[in-house]
Amino acid sequence: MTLTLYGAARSRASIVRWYLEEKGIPYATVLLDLRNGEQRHEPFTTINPFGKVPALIDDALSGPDGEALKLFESGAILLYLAEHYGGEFQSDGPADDEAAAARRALTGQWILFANASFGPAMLQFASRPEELQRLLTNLDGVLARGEHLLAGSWGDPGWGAADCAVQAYLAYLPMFCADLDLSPYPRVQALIAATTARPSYARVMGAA
Ligand SMILES: N[C@@H](CCC(=O)N[C@@H](CS)C(=O)NCC(=O)O)C(=O)O
Repeated sequence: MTLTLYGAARSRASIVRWYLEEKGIPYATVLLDLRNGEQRHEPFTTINPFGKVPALIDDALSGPDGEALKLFESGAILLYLAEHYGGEFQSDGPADDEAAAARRALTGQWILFANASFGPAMLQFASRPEELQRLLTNLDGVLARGEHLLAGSWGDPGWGAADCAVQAYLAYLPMFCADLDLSPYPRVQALIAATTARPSYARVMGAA
């Protein structure tokens, strides 16, 4: 089985790499030259026709073309890895089936929140600061339950794809939104510090 991650320096492929490293999942990488537009041409466009990284090939499964499974969109890749390699939604038996289904649904929710709500709010911070501030206020409240987004009455399943997706964007905040005062969001601030202190985060993002 080989997982091949297609990425580029300083791209969203780092988020996927961080997950793979954190979970100790073996993978190979192919780095594309985005500046020279390598992502917009074959052979890469046979993997992602939209010409964006990250993309993943898993030769353990087949896709609709009968060849190794090809996936694009960082969120879809994270969810796939969490399910098939991270063991995040495995059920411990019939009594755990519903909780496992709920963990999967909530992981999808947080990944979409990161990519479709939080990320865009962060990128639009200069023109619409109030949107990001509102999301951060609410997220700070959610984090009162604990640092891991899926922690709850069923216990704490630990760091997972939901945390990876949200924390990756949070850790970009000081860089992308340097003018943003984080002091009204103490739990967010603490989580950013905890994220950047994780050895695998530092290894991947330091090399990104
Ligand atoms: N929603 C996509 C966004 C992918 C994306 O915008 N990737 C950028 C790098 S971070 C890219 O490949 N840009 C090159 C281009 O658009 O030509 C995801 O999360 O995977």
